[in-house]
Amino acid sequence: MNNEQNPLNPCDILIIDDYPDNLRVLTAILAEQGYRVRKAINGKLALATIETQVPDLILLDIQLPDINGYELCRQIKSNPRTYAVPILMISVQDKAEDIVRAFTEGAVDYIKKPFQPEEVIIRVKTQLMIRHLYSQLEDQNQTLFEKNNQLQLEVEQRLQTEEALKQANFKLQKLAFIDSLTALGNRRYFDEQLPRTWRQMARNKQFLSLIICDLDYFKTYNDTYGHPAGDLCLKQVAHAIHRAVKRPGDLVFRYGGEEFVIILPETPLDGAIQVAKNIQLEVEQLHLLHTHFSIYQKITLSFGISCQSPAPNTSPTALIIQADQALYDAKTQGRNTYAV
Ligand code: GH3
Ligand code: MG
Ligand code: MG
Ligand code: MG
Repeated sequence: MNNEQNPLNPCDILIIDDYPDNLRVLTAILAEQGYRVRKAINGKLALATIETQVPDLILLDIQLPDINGYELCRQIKSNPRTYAVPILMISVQDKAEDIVRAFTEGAVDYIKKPFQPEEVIIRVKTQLMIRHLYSQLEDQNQTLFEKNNQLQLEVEQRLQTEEALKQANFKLQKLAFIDSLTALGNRRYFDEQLPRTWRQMARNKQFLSLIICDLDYFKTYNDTYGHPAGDLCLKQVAHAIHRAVKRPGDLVFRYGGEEFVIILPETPLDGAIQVAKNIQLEVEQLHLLHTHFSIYQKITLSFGISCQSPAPNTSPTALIIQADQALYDAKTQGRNTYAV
């Protein structure tokens, strides 16, 4: 939409009237004001002209030879390309109902014939000014809309970045604390978790039990069946241990190569022994053959069990040493057994 004040870019006005004298006079009046004027003598030509270029304003006579002004007005208003063009009706009809109908069909103003040039000029100017202000508002609205979209996009991108960071962080945490082969907690996790549970049991005056278990003759298993088979075996044993340890607070870790450790909070010695037996049974049911060198012909574990009631301000080192010693005893007692 042109600014009607801009002489370098004058507004384009279409006059639709079948009466040559009217066209001539109106053209002269408006051209003198600096407007670019186009003319059409009937509805069909008017529509063709509008099709070529959408004008900034239309002066529309009601009585036309082919189509009446009301109908033409409705057609222009129902076209998305032209609905915003202001239409001023100009007619000899001066009954209130004619004027009301013009506005109803979408006209923005009504000029009665015979017209006064000053009146035509001021009414045209007013409508162009309104249209100009309106299009400025539309532009501002569009800018705001685009800014809003941009902001929304930025917020979404930021959220996505945050989510990606969170996931990366989570993966790092996992890498740091989870054993990749067995998906159990690793040695680092155990080293963090044991003192925490120890202090908790000291506060609650509860027993804390620890089981360290070690696969029997696992070196010969690897030597016999190969390292990949050894890995698979470790994985299956890890899952079996996990299945056998049922209480929600119990924690299973891969302690070292073929060693696992289980923290059992609020568990006295007899409870820990029961857990070791459960694990033994669960591993036995895997029926993992180990026919060379192994006494039992299948994969077995030896268990070292320790149990203490933690005193305040002490460390769990003794609990680990005790379980380690017990594991050594179980090995010397012939394996596939537990010692305390
Ligand atoms: P013992 O009954 O006295 O425990 O005998 P062992 O052969 O199990 O004990 P040793 O400490 O001599 O050997 C442990 C073996 O466990 C050595 C290594 O081949 C194997 N091992 C440790 N970590 C892994 C692993 O991640 N994958 C596989 N496949 N084998 C492992
Ligand atoms: Mg006419
Ligand atoms: Mg070992
Ligand atoms: Mg071993």
